[in-house]
Amino acid sequence: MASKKSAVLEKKHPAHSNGVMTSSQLHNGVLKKEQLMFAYRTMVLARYIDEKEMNLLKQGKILFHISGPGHEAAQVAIAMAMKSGYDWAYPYYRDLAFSLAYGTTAKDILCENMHRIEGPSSHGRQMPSHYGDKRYRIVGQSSPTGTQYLQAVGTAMGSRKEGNDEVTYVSSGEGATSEGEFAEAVAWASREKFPVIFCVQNNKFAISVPVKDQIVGGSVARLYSAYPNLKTFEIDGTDFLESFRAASEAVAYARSGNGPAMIEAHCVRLFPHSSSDDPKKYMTAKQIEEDKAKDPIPKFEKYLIANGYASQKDLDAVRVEVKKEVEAASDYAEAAASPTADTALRNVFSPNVIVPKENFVEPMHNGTSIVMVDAINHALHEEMKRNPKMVVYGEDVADGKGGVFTATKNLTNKFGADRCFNSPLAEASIMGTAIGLAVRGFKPVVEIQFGDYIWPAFMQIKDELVHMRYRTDGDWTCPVVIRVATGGYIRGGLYHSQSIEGIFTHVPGLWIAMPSNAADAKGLLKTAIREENPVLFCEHKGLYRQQFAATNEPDENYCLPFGVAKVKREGTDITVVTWGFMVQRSIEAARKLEEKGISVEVIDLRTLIPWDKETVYNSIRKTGKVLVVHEDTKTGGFGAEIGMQIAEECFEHLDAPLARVAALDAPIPFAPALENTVLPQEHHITSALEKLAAF
Ligand SMILES: Cc1ncc(C[n+]2csc(CCOP(=O)(O)OP(=O)(O)O)c2C)c(N)n1
Ligand SMILES: [Mg+2]
Repeated sequence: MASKKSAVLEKKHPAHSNGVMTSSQLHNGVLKKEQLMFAYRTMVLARYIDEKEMNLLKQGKILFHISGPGHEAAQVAIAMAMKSGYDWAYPYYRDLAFSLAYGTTAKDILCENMHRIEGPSSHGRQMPSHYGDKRYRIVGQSSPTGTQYLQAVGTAMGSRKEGNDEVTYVSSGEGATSEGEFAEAVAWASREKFPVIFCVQNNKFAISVPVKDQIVGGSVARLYSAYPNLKTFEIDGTDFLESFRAASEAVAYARSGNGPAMIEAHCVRLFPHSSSDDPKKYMTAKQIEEDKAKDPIPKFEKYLIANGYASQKDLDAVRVEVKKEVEAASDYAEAAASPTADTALRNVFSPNVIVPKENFVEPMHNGTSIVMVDAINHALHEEMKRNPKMVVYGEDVADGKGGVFTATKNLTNKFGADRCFNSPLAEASIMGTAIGLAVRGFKPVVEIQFGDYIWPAFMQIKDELVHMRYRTDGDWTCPVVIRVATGGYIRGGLYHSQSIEGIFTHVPGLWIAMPSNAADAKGLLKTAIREENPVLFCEHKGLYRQQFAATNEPDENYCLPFGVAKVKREGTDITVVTWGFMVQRSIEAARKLEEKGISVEVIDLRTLIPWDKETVYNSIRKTGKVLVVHEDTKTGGFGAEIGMQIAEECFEHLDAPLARVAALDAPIPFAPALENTVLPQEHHITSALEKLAAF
């Protein structure tokens, strides 16, 4: 990789580095001159970087800017109360001063914000001010306001599981606390006493929306003050000493296992929201002036001088030195290399494939007959045994119930409640915490009870789970497996019948499997768990106990690679490409056609991302005709994609138009006559095949 990324923590926390303070003195709220001057220097450094970047923006050398002035005191205080490189951090886009105090340098920041390879957060992948730094356990950040909170809870859950005393910092503005995920995160962390430091930097505006339109009573900490186990602090975040006292207490509280802490730091936003904003549109001149008077830096200077820690001359000298540092960092970043076009696709997926398809030979399975849901259960048992970092959770998955379909039965009994446990009834929570666990090396295999209810987790999947590797160019990864019960034909109506795979095939970075039988389900799930990519594992609940989907059980070493389709039935006249529940229906239809002298080849794709083009194209080269059959709705379904790719790459072998059978473009209704109309039936496949045969 053409970057100068350094994987290890190279130096001690700067606040500890002069040898004057012991870390216990530093962390019990007492500060001496060196620490105070470190705090001052870092605040000034952050301010100068912001000012410099505003100039670079005007020169077109930086493409966007979002600033931190007015927030520096609280951020530096909290970073100094934590242990950089040991504790974890999920900072938000104003946390420049936090990141600097935690270890990231001016050079790093300017490289990142000029989209250079050396930028430690994203190496040129992300807009400026999305902080991250593997060396210090700052997890590379995204842009949605609020998604970081549940991830931080997951990371803190990991500290608990590992039995150490790390804490996890996570922050946002006050506006972002209106996102439901914030409430979910506080609820889970408080319930389980996870060591999270929730830091809400309340600058009274969310872009232009004033706090009164956001929060009843105007204070987040006050709203949450009744939460059991949660210690809340409402402080003047422009006052460094007040901030440090609160931060030290909050960190000590969380570190000792009492529960999470919430610090609401009242700050001022001295610059516009971002380079695309003009506060004069929504703030009066008086308001702007009042905020300026609360600037944390002059306030801290007054304290330092009044208490004899520094003279004005000393502070001026710091400013001169810091300015030089920022100029040098800027020159350095300008000269540093930007990513080249050839790396644009790197780290969409992992470069490693653990179970390769090359040379794979499918064995005969000799175990006793097993239904699909039990095969899935056995795969989970075997992989839990193999990988002590694997955890299973979701709604109702713990024993006694063991899952509403029993896929997780006996996992809690066998591996303990620490490794198989119930989540709250909150899908975003399941996904967000799984990401936070996975970035630190756990292997979460989570269950979403019904595909119809995966949507609260969609933001976490689309913007977080599959972006983590890409947006940090591989520094951080979160290979979570999402098991999800999908599909219809069970009289489940609109909300227990949905096929969801089509939508998710449109999400780059996610592997998708949809097995049609027990052996494939077991082999694919074991592979999914061992691979390095996030996987959506769609389990058709209509197949869970079907006899036609039962097979001999594969042994515990069997892993089925992704991207290997199965020719379920050989034929010479027409190719059917299908997956999931439609495999059996297509086989039945093919049998009917055989009676009429038409030979149909049926291919079960088994995985949709990646899908096995080679097997499909080889079949089309033989038959010249193809029918794609899927249960998902027609418009924008994955059949459209397969058809288009066949047209692009295999057109000269086609002797008939591309054809498909899919659900009608409608929700799936309950009454049998309605459901039978909307979902594809065997006779739809038969008539489509007859039409193709006659062409
Ligand atoms: C989910 C989501 N919705 C909207 C946005 C656009 N957006 C970015 S910052 C922001 C305001 C955030 O305000 P606040 O949380 O108070 O933080 P502040 O910027 O004031 O520090 C908005 C609406 C976004 N990034 N993500
Ligand atoms: Mg705000």
